[in-house]
Amino acid sequence: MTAFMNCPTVDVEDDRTGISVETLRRALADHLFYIQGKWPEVASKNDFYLALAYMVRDRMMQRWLNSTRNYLRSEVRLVTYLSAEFLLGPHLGRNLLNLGIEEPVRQALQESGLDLNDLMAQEEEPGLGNGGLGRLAACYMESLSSLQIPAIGYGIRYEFGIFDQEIRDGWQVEITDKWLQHGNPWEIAHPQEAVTVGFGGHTEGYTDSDGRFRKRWIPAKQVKGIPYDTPIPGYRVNTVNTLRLWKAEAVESFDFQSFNVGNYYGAVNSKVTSENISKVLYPNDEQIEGKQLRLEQQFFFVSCALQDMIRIHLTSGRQLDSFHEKFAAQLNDTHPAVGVAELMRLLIDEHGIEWETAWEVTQNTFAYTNHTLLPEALERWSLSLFGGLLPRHLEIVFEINHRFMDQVRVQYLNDSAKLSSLSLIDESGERYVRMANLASLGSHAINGVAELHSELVKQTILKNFHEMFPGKIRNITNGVTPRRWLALANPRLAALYTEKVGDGWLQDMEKLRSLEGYADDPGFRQHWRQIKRDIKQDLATYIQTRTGITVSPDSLFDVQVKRIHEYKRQHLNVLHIITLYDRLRQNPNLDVAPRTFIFGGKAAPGYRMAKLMIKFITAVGDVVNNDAAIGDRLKVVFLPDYNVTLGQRVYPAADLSEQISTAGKEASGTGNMKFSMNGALTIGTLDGANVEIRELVGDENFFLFGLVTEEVMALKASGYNPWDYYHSNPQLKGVIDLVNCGYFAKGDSELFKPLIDNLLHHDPYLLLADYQSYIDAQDRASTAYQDQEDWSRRSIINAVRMGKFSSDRSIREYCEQIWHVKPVQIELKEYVQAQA
Ligand code: GFP
Repeated sequence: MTAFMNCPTVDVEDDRTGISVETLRRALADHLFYIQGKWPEVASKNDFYLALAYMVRDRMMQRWLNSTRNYLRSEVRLVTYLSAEFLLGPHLGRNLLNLGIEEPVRQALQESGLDLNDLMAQEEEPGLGNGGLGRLAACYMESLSSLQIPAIGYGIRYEFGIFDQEIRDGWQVEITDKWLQHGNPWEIAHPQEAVTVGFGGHTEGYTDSDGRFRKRWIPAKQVKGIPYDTPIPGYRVNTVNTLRLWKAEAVESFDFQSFNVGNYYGAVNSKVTSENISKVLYPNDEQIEGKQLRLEQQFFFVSCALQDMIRIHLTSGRQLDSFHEKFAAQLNDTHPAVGVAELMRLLIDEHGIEWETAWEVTQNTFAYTNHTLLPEALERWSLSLFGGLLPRHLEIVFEINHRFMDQVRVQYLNDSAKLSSLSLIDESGERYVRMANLASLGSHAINGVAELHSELVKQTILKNFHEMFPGKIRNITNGVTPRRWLALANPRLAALYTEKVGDGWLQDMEKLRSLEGYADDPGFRQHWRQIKRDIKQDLATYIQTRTGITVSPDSLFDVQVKRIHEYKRQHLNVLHIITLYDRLRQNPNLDVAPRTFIFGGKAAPGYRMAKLMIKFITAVGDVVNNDAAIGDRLKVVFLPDYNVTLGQRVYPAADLSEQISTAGKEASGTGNMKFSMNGALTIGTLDGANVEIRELVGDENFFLFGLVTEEVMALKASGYNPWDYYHSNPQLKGVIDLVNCGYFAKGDSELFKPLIDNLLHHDPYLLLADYQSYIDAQDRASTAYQDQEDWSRRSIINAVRMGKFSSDRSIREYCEQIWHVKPVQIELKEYVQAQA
């Protein structure tokens, strides 16, 4: 290091940092030549994209390194966000926006004969997440940087992210996501900071040099974790935080012992199995129980992260008993919960810290966010699987539990129901480690993600934890970043906002509230409508190109985009479409607003019902779209391969946002926020954050329907019989019968039988119970849409009252209530001066 101290410093005005159009042009040509090895005549669009991306990355470098260097200072407290998923969306647009260099870059490209939008379309988005949970992590990373909070995101660099979806003959077909195939210009590998992670093997006792009895883990296999760093710049600040994703590699990529005895293929075998760990993202809703590779992934990235954090802490010159003062580690769901046992192991076994101190440090380091109440999503691992893979961790979990159960016994006088529900081990049959209990006990704070959800966490899955540790569970309602979901997704609306209130709303979304008066201004409403129509026209064009379906931008765009799942009830939406279709067939002169129903979302490959729901949507679409008697009055579109990029097209174009989950099932939802802030009205149940959206926009600007959570619970408890609803409601009966007779399946009455039978005989998500109320709310929406002036007024109110749902607000709450961290301003000159 010292040998380089006398090197000449980098000139900050040089081709790597300057942002004049001329400098940018030169930098682009330079990267094309020296990095891509191409000259303009032979360069592909992807070459130009990569050259552009490297050029933009250069312009973050100084801020990035300054931020990183700053965080090593001992007094700086860092947030580490541990998440198995980060659904980032494209980097280029966000980086240009946050650095504030979009205009000169656009111009430099133009002068070089290139188009920025065209090159932006080249970027393959990193789909390293399934849906809401992963996207939330991405919004939070962006807000952390924008609020200048020192932070590192830790996760897995999956070689294959969420699959690409194609629709063939109306069915979902999964295609491998090869997001890395053309290179990823946004990441930098740091193999010199690799760590080693063990798996399997056994434990043994020994006496250390001080005569203390200690335990150690002798793993059977070791894997190397290589960090890949991606910069996440804040909006118009110097902070550039790091997303550090780990790739698994073999410790030895070639086993010479095997090779020498003639086993050529065996010699590379360990490389292959080691690399499997970061090979592919698990799709949600797959039956994960018993999937050893999934636990390997979880342990792998968490161990890498904790070892990295310990290294950082020791570098800053402090002892490990103050580790929690340096780091606030957030567990994004239970996926990283094994970190509780791993931090204990690292502190006790590797660093010789006493149990009590280690436990205090661990609890003070972690906090846990719960994202779901669905029983099938609550992770648990059988003792045989867990202990086989992590024998030392199982011992530690037992010891934590043993001490905890003693405490419970004292507090509750041996109450066996309390003991069994609080235990980290599920002993009701085959024994399991309960990850939610481990996360809850190993953390100093637990939070749900919307007010209703947090209350339900207290009343249901963590009831006894709540009783034992009052105040430990709290709520932090989710949020989404206005930079991506307004400024990038909806530049027209963003420009209108900036024209009216200046650009401060991008840092403080509550500023939009001052626009509320415009809801009563006919001129403004006209402008508002025009913007929406232009965006709808763009989407209509996209729909035409992508699906061949012609839709009218003057129809009501009714949109449901999210993972396909029975609890999210896309099939309830379809029952409404069939109802309208049936009504129009019976009465062609019916006065209803023409509608375009737009769906998008992926079904987990192993989730048969969800895949059938996709076929249901497309099959109904096929009939409706091709029925001459219906014409343009109803259209149904399924947009393939829903992802962040597509979301950016869709949210701004929506008139009506479908948030129709069974009450009590959707923890928060974040799509609901994105729609509303882009001026859509919501049709929804009192579920998740819908409740808070409705409170803000007012009942009159929200189409509410359905049973509330208590009613759902009561109905189920009293013995819900969907059949009764079918028999007593002729409209519903007509719809179900139409499906049952094969009308939407070319006469095949078997195709949708699993779906319909399930509704008629089980209906776990109460579609039939909510059907009539949903149809009534849809009718209200339809009537309301026909009064365009009033609709615009409501749309404006929806949009400008969404300040609360900026992820900046959520992150501020985490900082104040859970992490106790403060912003740190990054000086831009510091790095250069230190080098000089
Ligand atoms: C989960 C929950 C959502 C919640 C997000 C983020 O989303 O209600 O908004 O997490 O907290 F279900 P998915 O990952 O299941 O889409």
